[in-house]
Amino acid sequence: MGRTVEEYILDSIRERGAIQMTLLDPQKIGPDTCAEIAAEAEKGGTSAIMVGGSTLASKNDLDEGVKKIKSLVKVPVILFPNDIAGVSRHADAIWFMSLLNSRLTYYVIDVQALSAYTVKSYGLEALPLGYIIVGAGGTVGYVGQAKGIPYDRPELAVAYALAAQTLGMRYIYLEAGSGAKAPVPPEMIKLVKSQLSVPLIVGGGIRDGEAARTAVEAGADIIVTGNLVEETERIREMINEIVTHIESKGR
Ligand code: 1GP
Repeated sequence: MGRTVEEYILDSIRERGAIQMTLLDPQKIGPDTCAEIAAEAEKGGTSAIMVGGSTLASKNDLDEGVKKIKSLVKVPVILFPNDIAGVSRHADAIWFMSLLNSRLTYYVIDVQALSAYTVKSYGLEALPLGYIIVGAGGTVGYVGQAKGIPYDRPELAVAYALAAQTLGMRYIYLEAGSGAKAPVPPEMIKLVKSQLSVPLIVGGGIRDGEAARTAVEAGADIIVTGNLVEETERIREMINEIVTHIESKGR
């Protein structure tokens, strides 16, 4: 029996200090491009490929994207669902997530109720995650109707994160939104991490090694980057820059 994805993630954080995951949207960039980028990102040292997107609705694009990525990479492929269409039987695991600060019960618990049976019947490994939008949150903040945590109110992020951990969620994600002008502030990461014993994921607007290192020094265990690899021809180098910054200088 191989390791579960969760064991792999926890082992990787223990061994490497902090890890980076690459987020790809097969509806936005196409299944083939996803697979090519994933292969380059793996060579650069990414620890996992996350697949999803705030407006993803094509189950076909998702299934094709996941299958193609899996044919080219060895690192786990983890679903990052926005809605019921975000579940694919071909992935290794799913972030089974609740958008904790949404105004709509749909994103807090109803979509999970609609998806749980599918996740179970596909035999997907579920990783329970509390998802917290910081600031306006870009597309996901809009679609998810989030009451974004103001950048200068870290104590509110702590309250939601601690509630999620106390409810038994095993990962917390502070999300500034894809393409955010400013990433989650280090003061907020630090305060949230000081109250958590589960891994802390941070993403949104992280475009270089410096920004990734700042987040990791503040307490992030997993850095998620998305846009970065869509904006560059130097995918392998850019991922490697992030990975080396967070591994060598992170803690
Ligand atoms: C979005 O946090 C991720 O869900 C990644 O954001 O695209 O800005 O890297 P970027």
